Amino acid sequence: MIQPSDLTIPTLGPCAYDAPGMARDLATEAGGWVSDDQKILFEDTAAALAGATLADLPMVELAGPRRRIFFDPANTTCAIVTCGGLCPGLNDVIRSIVMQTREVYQVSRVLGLRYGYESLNPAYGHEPLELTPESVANIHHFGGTILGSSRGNQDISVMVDSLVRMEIDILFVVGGDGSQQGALAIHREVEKRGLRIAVVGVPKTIDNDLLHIDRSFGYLTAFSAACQAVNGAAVEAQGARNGVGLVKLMGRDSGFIACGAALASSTADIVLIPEVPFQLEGEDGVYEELKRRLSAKGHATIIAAEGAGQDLCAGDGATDRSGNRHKGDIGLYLKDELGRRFKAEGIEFNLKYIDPSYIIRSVPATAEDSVFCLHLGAAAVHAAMTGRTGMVVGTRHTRYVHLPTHLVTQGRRKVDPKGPLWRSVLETTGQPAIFGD
Ligand code: JJ5
Repeated sequence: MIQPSDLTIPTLGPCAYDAPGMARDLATEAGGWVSDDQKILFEDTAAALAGATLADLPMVELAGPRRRIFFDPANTTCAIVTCGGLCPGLNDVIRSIVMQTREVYQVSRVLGLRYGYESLNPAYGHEPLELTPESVANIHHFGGTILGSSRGNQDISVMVDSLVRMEIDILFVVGGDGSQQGALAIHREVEKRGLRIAVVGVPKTIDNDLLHIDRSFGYLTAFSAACQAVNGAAVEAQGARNGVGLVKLMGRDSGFIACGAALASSTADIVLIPEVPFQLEGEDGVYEELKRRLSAKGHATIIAAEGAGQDLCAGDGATDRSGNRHKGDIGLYLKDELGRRFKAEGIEFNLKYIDPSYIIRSVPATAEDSVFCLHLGAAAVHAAMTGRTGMVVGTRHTRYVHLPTHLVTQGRRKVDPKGPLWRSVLETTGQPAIFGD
């Protein structure tokens, strides 16, 4: 159970400055200031609220512009770092942070740090880029990150030394769970040294597996792009006798992209996700179900999230530099194992295996994700300018909010096998609720 104190956002100190002209004019004319006591309920179900008094309920701070700020914009240096794998919307977030800091808050200097946290280790020699409204004006039309990225954290003390040397007052970390854990460690070291540096995160996960947050940026774009791969696989399958289109989609531990793409394309016969174990064998196993689809229609499409069926195709146990476990390749496993069974039974089949991961990760954000990234970047800047730190921005119950970094890095959200999302996938595919005997 979340306690009210779990949602407290650390701050660097009292806000001694008025928000500058443009921020003030915009806030006055369009929607007004947000005051620090504007909060929403963390839980919104009747069951969670039953019998509770308002003062005891956990509340989340609303994001948005404050009348008073901690940093003097004329003497503030901001820095942006992007970490980990590509995700649609990274350039939109960078652009939004630059526009908001430079144009709205009139911040004097914004640096783009190159290649993730390597930028904060002088041993790599990466020089920062000065980012201006002009230099970022068109970057949202492109996928990837103009700053470059890298995996893994650097020594925390070395990174804080670099922030001090580069005179950085605010660090924006656009990165995944490992990078946000790094951001939290930087914040704690800054606090320990009594420095005045704010560290604000924009959580990045294409898998949409954020705890306590409605949706991660890039996810909608990713499953739109994934739909094209699924539809392509279905066309390939239809064009061949006993054609099987097999698409591996992202989702190391959470099958949200696989479910989204399955529902949107509504062509998949079988969807496999990490949260729901399955067997190939047995009357209700994947292989017999596939054969039934082939005899009924002459073709079939399978979507497998990359983390599905790890009990069947274990990885090598090693981890990458972000600490992610190597997965066994479920796509290749299914291709080989289904192929072997068809061959053994003398059944002719045509399996096309598609792995669109890198194509999906590198596409530009869709219009909706672009707007989302714009708002996330702006919310991060509003928060940082008030001296808030050790936090990330996101939406909860559709509102933009501040959440402590320690809370969102505590775990990952998963598809509930008994929930409405998986239920509609089962309804759409008509696959057995449990694969296997
Ligand atoms: O190994 C993890 C993990 C994997 C995904 N440990 C903690 C949390 C976690 N997630 C969820 C997650 C993904 C991206 C971000 Cl930015 C955050 Cl904060 C959490």
